[in-house]
Amino acid sequence: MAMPANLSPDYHKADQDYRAAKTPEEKLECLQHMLAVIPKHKGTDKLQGDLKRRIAQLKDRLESQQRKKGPSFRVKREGAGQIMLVGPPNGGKSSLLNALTRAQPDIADYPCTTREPMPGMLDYEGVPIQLVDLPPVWREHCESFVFDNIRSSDGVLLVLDVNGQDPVSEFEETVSLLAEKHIPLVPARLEAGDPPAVDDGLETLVALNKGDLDPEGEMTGLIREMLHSPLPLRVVSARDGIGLEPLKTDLFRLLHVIRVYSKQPGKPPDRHSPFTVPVGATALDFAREVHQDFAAAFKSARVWGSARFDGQVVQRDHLLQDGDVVELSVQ
Ligand SMILES: Nc1nc2c(ncn2[C@@H]2O[C@H](COP(=O)(O)OP(=O)(O)OP(=O)(O)O)[C@@H](O)[C@H]2O)c(=O)[nH]1
Ligand SMILES: [Mg+2]
Repeated sequence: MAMPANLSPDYHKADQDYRAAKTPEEKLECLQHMLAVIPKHKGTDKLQGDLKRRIAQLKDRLESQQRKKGPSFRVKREGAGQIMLVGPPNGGKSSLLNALTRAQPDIADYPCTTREPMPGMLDYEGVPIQLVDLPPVWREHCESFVFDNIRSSDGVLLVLDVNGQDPVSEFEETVSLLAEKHIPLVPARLEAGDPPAVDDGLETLVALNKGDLDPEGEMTGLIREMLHSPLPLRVVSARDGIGLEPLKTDLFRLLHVIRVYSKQPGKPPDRHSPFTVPVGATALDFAREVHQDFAAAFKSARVWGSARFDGQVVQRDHLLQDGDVVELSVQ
């Protein structure tokens, strides 16, 4: 196609990017960018029309691909919260899903083993936490559904290979790819009872996996020094189970929920399946979680745990704490 001579450097740059783009998603982004920066005058009318047509065609193609893949590419949130396993290829995301849940994803020693998201349920002392294994985030290829899943989750477990080629660059690349997709990461707040982070961003915890390959902790020490990141970091091994129990606690705390056990009058509490409510929830919030009717009919509650004494009668605005046992009294 003959190009009008009076195109801007911006446009030429966008055109170059388009030629270098590998995936249809990237090509679409580039075409949209070209259309945005093309000088708008009579001499470029034909080219503008051409760009619009190519954008429309590519969108159609992508949409029909997406339809074929179906809704499974977006994982529906289940349980007390949803945490994404994110990172460069081969770090051990699928292995961690396998070690922490009953899910059985494909695991192999080559990049991009995982092609589709796969959820699994982690049981933390009766609280179901949904972990989602994703295809790797890397510059060479990453489909948009990966970012869509991350964006709508409650938090991120960023998985790196402690023994990999260059875990520090891999970390930086992952963070910057996410930033390009407008997904900023913020440090996970992991003290018991911490409310959610106030800054905009996804709370993130870094797992340095394959800790079994660094028994002296030399690599771990180097990585810690070089990362220059405020994100909390934990050493784990999906293979040998190192650090997995404390990791479960971290993942639970990242969700900023508390466990509350309900109790019927004259009976022991049900210790197996706690309700979960957000940190800062009141007795009334708990009643609402049990049943909307209970909230409407709320009279008072008896609380074991955060109350001044066991079985104290409290009002609707009583602040609950993790592990409380509550007996509701309704009108
Ligand atoms: N020694 C050791 N090897 C591990 C550990 N976790 C995973 N591996 C190995 O690392 C390789 C990659 O593991 P995967 O779980 O497939 O990694 P992934 O991050 O899901 O990879 P992609 O799906 O390609 O992004 C496999 O050969 C695993 O057996 C670990 O804790 N220790
Ligand atoms: Mg995988």
